[in-house]
Amino acid sequence: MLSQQIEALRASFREALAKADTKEALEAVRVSFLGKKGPISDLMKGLRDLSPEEKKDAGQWINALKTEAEAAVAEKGKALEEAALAAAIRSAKKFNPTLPREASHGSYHPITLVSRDVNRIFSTMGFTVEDYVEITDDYHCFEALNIPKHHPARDMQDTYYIENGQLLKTHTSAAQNHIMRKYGAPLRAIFPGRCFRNEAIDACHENTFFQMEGMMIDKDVSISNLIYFMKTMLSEVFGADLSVRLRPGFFPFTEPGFELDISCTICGGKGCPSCKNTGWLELCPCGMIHPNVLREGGIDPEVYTGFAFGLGMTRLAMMKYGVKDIRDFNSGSLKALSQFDAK
Ligand code: FA5
Repeated sequence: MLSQQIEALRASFREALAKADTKEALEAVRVSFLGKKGPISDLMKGLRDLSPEEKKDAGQWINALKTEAEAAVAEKGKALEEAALAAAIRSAKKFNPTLPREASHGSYHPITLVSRDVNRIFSTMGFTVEDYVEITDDYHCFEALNIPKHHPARDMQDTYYIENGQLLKTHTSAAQNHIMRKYGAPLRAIFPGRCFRNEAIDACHENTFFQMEGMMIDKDVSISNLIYFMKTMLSEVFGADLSVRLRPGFFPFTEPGFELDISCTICGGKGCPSCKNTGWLELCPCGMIHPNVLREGGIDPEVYTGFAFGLGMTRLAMMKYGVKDIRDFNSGSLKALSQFDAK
């Protein structure tokens, strides 16, 4: 009898469904009962051999079984999914926001690392580390440094002006007058800081970069002192005894002024593409502080002399870490910056 056959099939379907306790087992039950070659499909195919009256009842029974089986499979599938999710949550590690992060912790910016090195080195030589503003005025950035209005040296340092007449400082030398007025002579100070220039940007020029200014003022300070401190600092930063050389350079706030070159750290002074085959790299302009600048800072140039230097920190970091493009430093790219972890 067809009705008994259907009931038997229903019973065996329910039994198989009850045993299916994984997604895969449930799929196997679905295929074996509801698939094209399964018993329900066979029953459907058998309808064509029945009389029209028998067909009507049989069709309804088979359809009822099929609908019931489909709904039961769907319901069981949902129940299995929910159970799997609950199990995953139960077995997952509990999230504790107070624990330190395991992966991808932050790292210090290379400029910070180099600044710390230079700060430490100069501190051990008796220099204080000073802070100075980023927004200053024309007097501190230029006038107090012997660069009067309309002086051509201003062309090299175009910057961003604020409506109230203030400006973003173009070099750390802008703090020289402030430090001299604050401490008087004798003094030894370094002052790292962010500088800004209206600059055509390329691989070694940025509109925002870091310098480290240094000043030493005392009786009888000479160019020999300048060379000694520069050489010591650079040898410490690079961990090798570097040769330095001075070339004449013009800065209205120094007399005399120099460009300080170091022997190329990449080829050891033999000549390579990084030093344009000269064996030397231009790094740190410096000089003896101009008497006008000392006087403007309230220091008597007849009694005291001093040297000042303006180290390009961004360029120093490039050389120390072998970074070829200055733009990587301000890029905010974690891929580029996270390589310089403090060890
Ligand atoms: C000056 O800024 C002087 N104030 C330095 C100085 C101080 C001379 C004390 C004498 C006595 P200069 O413009 O050359 O000089 O800049 C100094 C260094 O800052 C450069 O050697 C370079 O390393 C860095 N620098 C200058 N402009 C940029 C820039 N646009 N991007 C990145 N680094 C720069």
